[in-house]
Amino acid sequence: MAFMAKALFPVTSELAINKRRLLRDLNAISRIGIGDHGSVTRLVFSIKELRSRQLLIHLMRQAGLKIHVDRIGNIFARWNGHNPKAPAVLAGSHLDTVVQGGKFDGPVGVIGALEALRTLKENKVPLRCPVEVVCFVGEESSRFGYSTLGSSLVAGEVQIEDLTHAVDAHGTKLEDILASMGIYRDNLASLTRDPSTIKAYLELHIEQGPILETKGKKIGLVTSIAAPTRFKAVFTGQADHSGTTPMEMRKDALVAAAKLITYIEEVCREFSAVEKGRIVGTVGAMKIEPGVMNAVPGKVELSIDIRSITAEAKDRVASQVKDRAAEIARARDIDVEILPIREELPVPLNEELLLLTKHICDQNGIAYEVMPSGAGHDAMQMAKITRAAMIFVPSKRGISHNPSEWTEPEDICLGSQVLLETMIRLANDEG
Ligand code: HGY
Ligand code: MN
Ligand code: MN
Repeated sequence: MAFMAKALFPVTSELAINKRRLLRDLNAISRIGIGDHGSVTRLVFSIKELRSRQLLIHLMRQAGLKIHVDRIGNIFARWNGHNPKAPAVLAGSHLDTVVQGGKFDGPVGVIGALEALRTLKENKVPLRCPVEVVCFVGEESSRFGYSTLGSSLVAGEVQIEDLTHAVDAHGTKLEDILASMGIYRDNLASLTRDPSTIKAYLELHIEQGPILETKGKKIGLVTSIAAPTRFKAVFTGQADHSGTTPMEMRKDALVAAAKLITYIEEVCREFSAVEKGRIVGTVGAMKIEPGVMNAVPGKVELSIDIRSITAEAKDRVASQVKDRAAEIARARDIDVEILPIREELPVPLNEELLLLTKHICDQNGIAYEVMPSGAGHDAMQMAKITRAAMIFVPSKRGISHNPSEWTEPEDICLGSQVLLETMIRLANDEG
């Protein structure tokens, strides 16, 4: 499916990205990992995800950028500008996807940033500091339950003990994959980046929600990023014969898990209705053992994702869910174990950069919406070591993490133009 962009006014009078090239490369990346119904699956460290990073490196080489790949596979491509030693303006996102995801979550930010850099370099735009495109590895939590892996390592946010329960559906441990790359507890620090080498981090991303479309806006400027509390709840009852075991004798782990799943939905709906600070709760994955029709489920593992813009709301609901799990288990005389995966705080983005991006949109007559992000992003980790900003482009019907994820080509190009303009002004000290 080729994207065709209508004519688009450049955000800056003298400089315009190459829209056709941007959409061509986005199309090429989106074909890697394509599956049923146009879905895309590039789980972190899978062959498809590796191939997408290989294609990106090829495009960066073609652009004549200076490339650095760190030990986990984060890719940095740099153009030096007038002062190679100055802190760089970074822009990027991720290429890994959820299972059967869409074409735009992540690649829009990586290819949009690459296109901005190519435009700067080709036009020899005078810049006081270097600019870099970055592609972070493992932004999605889909494979291991652990999200923003690459950017967390760069920001020095990873403790090896946090990875204990980061295990994929086949039992592969994230810790073992890191070890196979020579990444251990005592050399994690070698993956962090010195914050003094970064002037700011910018991320162009699809909104993954309905606000921009509903409000008829083309650009979203992000104030803060919701953060997840992620953990597993493992109910252990007793596997038994589905035909001979009387109902009153069963220790059915799946029925217990089902009660917790509906409780999570109820408590998040109630909380969102009465309290400020929207909260969402999801059980997106479940493992059932023995998982056959003629055996009462003996063990069930739920993967739970609870998020809010306000930490207090998230913490309160998460602890209520854990208490409820214990009550359900006690009432049914089965066991339940809570396995923590990650506990994140909501992240405010940089006020100065928000004002700069507002100013750029105002100057160019672009309708924008100032808004929080319900989805997590690499910017939430980069915001811990440098000034960070996010630029959203609209998602059709607000759909994402779904094959029908769609953003209009001209919206993607406009987002890349705004990113380009922001990079120029930041690199030349306007930010
Ligand atoms: O899960 C998220 O919020 C994002 O899509 N990684
Ligand atoms: Mn995503
Ligand atoms: Mn994303």
